[in-house]
Amino acid sequence: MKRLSLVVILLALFAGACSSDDSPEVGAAGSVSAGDTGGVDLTADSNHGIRIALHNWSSQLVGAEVIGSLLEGAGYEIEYVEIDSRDVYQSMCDGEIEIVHEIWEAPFGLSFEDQVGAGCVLDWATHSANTRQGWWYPDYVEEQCPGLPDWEALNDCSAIFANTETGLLGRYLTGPLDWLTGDVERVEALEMDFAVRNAESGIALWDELQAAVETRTPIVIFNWTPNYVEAIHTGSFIEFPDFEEDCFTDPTWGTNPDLTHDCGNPSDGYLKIGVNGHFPEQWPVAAALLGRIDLTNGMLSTMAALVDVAGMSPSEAAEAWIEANPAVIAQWTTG
Ligand code: TMO
Repeated sequence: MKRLSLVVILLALFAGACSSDDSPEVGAAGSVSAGDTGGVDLTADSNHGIRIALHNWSSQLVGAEVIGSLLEGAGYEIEYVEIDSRDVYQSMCDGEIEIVHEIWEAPFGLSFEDQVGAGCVLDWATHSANTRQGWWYPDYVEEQCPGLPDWEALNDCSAIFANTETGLLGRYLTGPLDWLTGDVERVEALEMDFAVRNAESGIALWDELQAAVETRTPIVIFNWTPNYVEAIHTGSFIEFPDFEEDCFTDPTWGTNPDLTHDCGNPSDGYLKIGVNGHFPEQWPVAAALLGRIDLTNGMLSTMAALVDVAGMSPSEAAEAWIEANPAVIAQWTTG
């Protein structure tokens, strides 16, 4: 493995480090130059920090730090960048982010694939994990609303999910806006008697779920798998008309001829790693390591549980996870 020399690391630190591709950069010899490569030999590992996206759900925050720690262990400088999931693919295309390691197909697939198509982002790896997101309820709701998990059955008993604020409509709690759940569009396209409300965070979703379960109150919320939730509560996803790609892009597809989203999400969605187009040229060794990272459903739910159930910070959880998985870490780091 080609390690960065201490001199280069110190230079990068004292220069304020991590200048972006289009600003003057400190080359390996300490000279400042401008231009595409900034005097850096792009065939060698660069002396700039690697920027990893941080999003607002637990498994992602933990996994980002696991990956960051492994790269730091290999001698790289890492920067974590908190960024909205609506902006991240454009930012990665613009060269402001190197790594996004949890790209969920249902909400983010189209924006990611657009940038891959534009040639500025690379589809770098596909995890083993199968993903699903959607409307979900804990088991006891099945007795309160016969016919579940069918979406039309759910709609027929929308009234049991109503509260004073939603009036005659059932209340459906989805995630923060940047999770792009498509639920407002779905309710409209399928003409459902539900009001969509946005939780501010995953924690807010789980707090409501916990309170409802304790009193067996009817609840339907946004959930996903892999997540810690399935280890604690049994429940099911609502079954909407089967997903096909055209459903999200072609209004004429499906029962509503005028609107998209008259379907559910994919039930076996991908989970991918994307990198900025320059990443493998600038950091070939890091890129090879990243390409060996493979998250499974079990890994993701454990990472989420360390934060959402055990109450660790993402950093503590990442450290604990690395310590508990030496064989996996060895496989990823040595190939
Ligand atoms: C992107 N998410 C896992 C929160 O649905």
